[in-house]
Amino acid sequence: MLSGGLEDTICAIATPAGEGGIGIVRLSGARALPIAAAIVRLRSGRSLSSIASHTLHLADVRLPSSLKPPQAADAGLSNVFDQALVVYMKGPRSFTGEDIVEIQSHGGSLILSLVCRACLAAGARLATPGEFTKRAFLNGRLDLSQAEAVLDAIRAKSAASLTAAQRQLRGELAREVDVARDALLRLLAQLEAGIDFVGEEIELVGRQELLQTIDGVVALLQRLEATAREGRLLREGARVVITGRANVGKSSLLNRLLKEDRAIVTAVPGTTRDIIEEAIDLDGVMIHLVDTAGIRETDDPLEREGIKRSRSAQKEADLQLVVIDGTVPLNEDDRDLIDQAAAGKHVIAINKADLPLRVAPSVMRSGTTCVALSAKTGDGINRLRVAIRSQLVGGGAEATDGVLVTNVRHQAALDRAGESLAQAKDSVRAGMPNELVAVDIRGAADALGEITGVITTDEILEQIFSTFCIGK
Ligand SMILES: Nc1nc2c(ncn2[C@@H]2O[C@H](COP(=O)(O)OP(=O)(O)OP(=O)(O)O)[C@@H](O)[C@H]2O)c(=O)[nH]1
Ligand SMILES: [Mg+2]
Repeated sequence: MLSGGLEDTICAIATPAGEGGIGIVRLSGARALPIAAAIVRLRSGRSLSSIASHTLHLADVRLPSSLKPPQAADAGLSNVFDQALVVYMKGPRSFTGEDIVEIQSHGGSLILSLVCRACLAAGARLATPGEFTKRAFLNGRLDLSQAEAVLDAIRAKSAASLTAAQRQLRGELAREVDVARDALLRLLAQLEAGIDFVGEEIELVGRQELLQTIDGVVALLQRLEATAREGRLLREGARVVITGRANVGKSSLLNRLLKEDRAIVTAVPGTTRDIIEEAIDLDGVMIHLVDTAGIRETDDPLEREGIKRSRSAQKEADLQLVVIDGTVPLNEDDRDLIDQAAAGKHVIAINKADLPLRVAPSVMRSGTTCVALSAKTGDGINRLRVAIRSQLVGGGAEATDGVLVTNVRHQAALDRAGESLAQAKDSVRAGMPNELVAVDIRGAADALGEITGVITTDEILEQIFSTFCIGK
C-alpha cells in the first residue's frame, strides 16, 4: 500500500524564495476550496465556492488575528492583508488530479509565509518536498518517469537537456518502455498458460518464438541504453579537458572559448599550475571546460603537482581537446598526448594558425578530427565548437530526435531488465522448464515497470520525491 496522506489538503509556497513581483501559495486536496475561502474574500462579493473551475479572481487576503502583526492591530489597520489573484482548478483536471487553489499574492517572503501559515491555521498541512508531483503520480496524472521529468525540466541548464526532459514529460520514454513490457507480459501469459498443461505435451510457445520475442525486446532496451551516455552528458554537462604541451596556447584557447580572460596567459612555459574549470553553453549543450598545466619535464615541485593533476583530469574527460603548437613540428610529447587521447573522444586543435604552420592536419591519424585555429585572433573557433559538439552528441541530431535516457535510476532498471532477459535466454537454450524462464521474464517486466511506476514501493517514491523542493 502506498502511503501519501492523500486525505490531507496540502499547502506550500510554490515560487522560489526571495523577492518577486508575485508569489504563489498552492493548495491541493479535497478541502482546498474551503481552506482558501477562510482567508480570501473575492472582490466581486461572490463566494469562492461558487466560482467556475479554471477561472481567475481578484481577492483580498485576510489573516486570522493570531497571525496579524501586532503593529497592524495597533494602527487600527483593517484585517485586509494583501491583494491576490485566486485561481481554482477543480480535480481531476488539475496538476495533482485534486482540487487546487493557487493564491497569487505579492511576492515577498514574509507575505508568502504569512499566507501559507494562514492556510495551515485554516486546516491545511505543509506539503513535503515533491508532494504535489507525488500526488499527480499517485492519482494517475503522470507516470513516474514523467514525474521525474518535471524536476529535470526545472533543473535544465541547457536547451538540449530541456528538450530531453520535455520529451520524457510528454511520456515518450514511458511509451517505449511500455512497448517492451507489454511484449514481455504477453509472453509471460503464454508461458504461464503452457505451464498448466505440462505433462499434456502441449507447448504453446515454441522455443524459437520465445527467443525471437526476447531478442526483439533486448534490441529495444539496448537502443534505449545506448542513449543513456548522451543523456548523462546533457543532464550533467560534458567534461572537455584541454591538454597539450606547455606553452602551446591551452589557456588562451580556454579564454577564447569562454570569451573572457579567465586564465593567466604568458609567454613563459609552465604558466598554468592549477586546474581551471568553467562552464559554457556550446549551442545548447552544457560543457565543463577544464584547463590544465602543460605537460613537460620539470623540477619545479609546484608544476609537477599541476602536471599530476592534468593527468588525472585527462582520465575523467568525456572529450580531450589536445592543443598543438602548429608553428613547430610535432614532437614525441605531442604524439604521446594524441595517442593517449585517441582511446576516447578527442579533437585536435592546431593552434597559432595566424603564424605560418608547420603541422598539417593530414599528419594526424585517420578518423581524428583536426581543426587549425588561432586562439589569438579567434579564427577557426567556430569550427572547433562544431567539432566538439558533434563528437559529444553526434552532430546534434540525437539531442533533439528520439527519447533519451537521462536518469540513472532508469538506466539501472534497464540494466536489470537486460540481465534478466540474458538469463532467460540462457535458460531457454539450456532447455530449462518454462517456469524458470517465466521467473526471469517476470523479473525483466518488473524492472521495466519500475521506470514508469506501475511497479513501485514507498521506498522508491521516497527516494525520488525527496530530491524535489517543497512546493513542487
Ligand atoms: N601567435 C599566437 N600566439 C599564441 C596563440 N595562442 C597562444 N599564443 C601565445 O602562446 C603563449 C602561451 O600561451 P598560453 O595560453 O599561456 O599557453 P598554455 O598552453 O596555457 O601554457 P602553459 O599554461 O604554460 O602550459 C602566449 O605567449 C600566448 O600569447 C595563437 O593563436 N597565436
Ligand atoms: Mg596555461
